[in-house]
Amino acid sequence: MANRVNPAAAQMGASLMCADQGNLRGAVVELDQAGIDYFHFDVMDGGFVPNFALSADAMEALRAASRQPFDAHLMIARPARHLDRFIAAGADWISVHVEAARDAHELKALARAIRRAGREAGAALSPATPVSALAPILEEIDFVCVMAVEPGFAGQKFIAAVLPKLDELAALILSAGAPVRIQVDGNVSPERIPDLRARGVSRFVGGTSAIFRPGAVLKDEVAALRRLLALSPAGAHS
Ligand code: S6P
Ligand code: MG
Repeated sequence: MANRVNPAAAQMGASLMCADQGNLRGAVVELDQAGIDYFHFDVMDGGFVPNFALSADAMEALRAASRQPFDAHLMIARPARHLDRFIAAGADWISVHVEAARDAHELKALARAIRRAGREAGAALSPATPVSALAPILEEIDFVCVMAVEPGFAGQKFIAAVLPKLDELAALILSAGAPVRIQVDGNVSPERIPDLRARGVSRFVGGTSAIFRPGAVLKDEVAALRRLLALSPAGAHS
């Protein structure tokens, strides 16, 4: 439970769209052995975002390679149509974009379906979407995926306007007393992690800015990130 006394442990995830797509299994095994906390699957349909990325089939094929949580970040239109595929493929956490739902009622229904399947329900927020969109569904979700880049591509710049949004979200969660974790996705670099942690973030998505940097040795990157997280004090809400 997220509160001031017992902040949620920080978790470092690896964004698999940034791994070698020709050897995803190898990357999962290597990162698992290195102690990564979870695997982030960017699911893109070429419609909700102008790109394609990982599928439920890829997730299913990789499921046996690690026991760590699989985190499905659904950047797709009409997510209700496809939830079951990701649940069956072994997703432990599933986030649905607020912008992909018609309204708060649909978002609630999606979150409830995810929880009924025994998985964690997340709401993902694109940079321009206000935190207030989450107020009606806070009781229905386990985490918020705050995007610090536009959904669709790796390797983008961090959008600084997301920082006050994180503070607003942390305050909203604290005042609601809901055990909702905050995840940040997009240009999460080691330099930025201590500040994000202090603002209440407990789930970090590592992409080309943290784990898959050119020439990087995955296990060294994960070890360095774990040391950094251990040394980064948590904020009031984490
Ligand atoms: C973007 C996607 C993200 C990226 C991540 C990549 O649409 O949701 O999960 O994979 O942002 O990390 P980086 O460090 O290249 O921005
Ligand atoms: Mg993502």
